[in-house]
Amino acid sequence: MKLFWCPRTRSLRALWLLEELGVPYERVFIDIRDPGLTRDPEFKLASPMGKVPALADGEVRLADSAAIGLYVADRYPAAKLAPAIDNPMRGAYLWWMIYTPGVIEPAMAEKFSGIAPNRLSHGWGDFELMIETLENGVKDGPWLLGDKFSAADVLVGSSAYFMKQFGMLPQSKPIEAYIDRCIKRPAYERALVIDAKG
Ligand SMILES: N[C@@H](CCC(=O)N[C@@H](CS)C(=O)NCC(=O)O)C(=O)O
Repeated sequence: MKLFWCPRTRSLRALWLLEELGVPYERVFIDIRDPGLTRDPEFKLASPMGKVPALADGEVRLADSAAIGLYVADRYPAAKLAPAIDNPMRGAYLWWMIYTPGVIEPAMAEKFSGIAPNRLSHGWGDFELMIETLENGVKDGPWLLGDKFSAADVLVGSSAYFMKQFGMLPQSKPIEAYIDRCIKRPAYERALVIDAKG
């Protein structure tokens, strides 16, 4: 597997995922601050929008951290990062996998940019509903699916931590405790070291 990555970006999520997965991979540095980044034709094939992270695995090419999470968790089931297709937890898993790109990030962007919320018509509700739902999802813990850590925790845990780092996280003991559990995972710690080394 080849991970198209740039330090201190959302590609940290993919690094964390691949470290949880335990399957060998190669990192390909894509400098997103360099306008010539799409010169790499392999990267362009995997990421039509020129965004990191992106992945190449055999003939498979894809971008977006949630899509990458869904793919690797199913493709490499030995890591047990996703409930099997016939497991009733699969519904909650898929819902939480989409929560980051579909709800957390748009709600954060809305708030950050000062766009007027519209809970009824915006697909992500609004920032307050997003936080309330997240808090309810993590309060029983330890993970979104109870005892089972999954790729959804990588997506949601990293997003919650981004919110905290950007100073956007309202006071919430359950979310803070969840973030602490996430960032104490050895795979997350390894990913941070790799990301920092460049
Ligand atoms: N939904 C995507 C977002 C990816 C994204 O926006 N990545 C940013 C870096 S954090 C990027 O590559 N920006 C460069 C650009 O848009 O040219 C994901 O979660 O992977």
